[in-house]
Amino acid sequence: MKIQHWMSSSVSTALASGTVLVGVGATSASAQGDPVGGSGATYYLNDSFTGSANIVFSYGDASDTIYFGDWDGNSSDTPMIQRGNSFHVRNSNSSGPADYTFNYGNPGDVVLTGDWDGDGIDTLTVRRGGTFL
Ligand SMILES: [Ca+2]
Ligand SMILES: [Ca+2]
Repeated sequence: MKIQHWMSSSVSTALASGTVLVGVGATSASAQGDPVGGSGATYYLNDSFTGSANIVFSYGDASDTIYFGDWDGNSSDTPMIQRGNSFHVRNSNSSGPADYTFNYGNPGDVVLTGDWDGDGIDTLTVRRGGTFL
């Protein structure tokens, strides 16, 4: 799985050119940027380079689009699910309900996550045509 780190000062340039930054100036927030691929709603996290997961949890439904990012600025990436333009944020890597839910953009918008202002908290942008909101 490719991990993308965004540097806030380069975001506008990257977005304007369509370039994806990889490993450049990573801050404490390290959103993947794009949705996580695959299927299912169970996640197997591994905090070391071994053959087994040390954290296993379920979140959302198998049909949800999922993102991982640091939504609360504590330097730990956790899941957020998207259903249409509704986003369900969980601030821990454990099974359970969303910590909070909000709506953003329109269904069908392209969603990216990142730390746009360098405060350590990942948030959203949506691309609608050639405009980022
Ligand atoms: Ca976090
Ligand atoms: Ca931020």
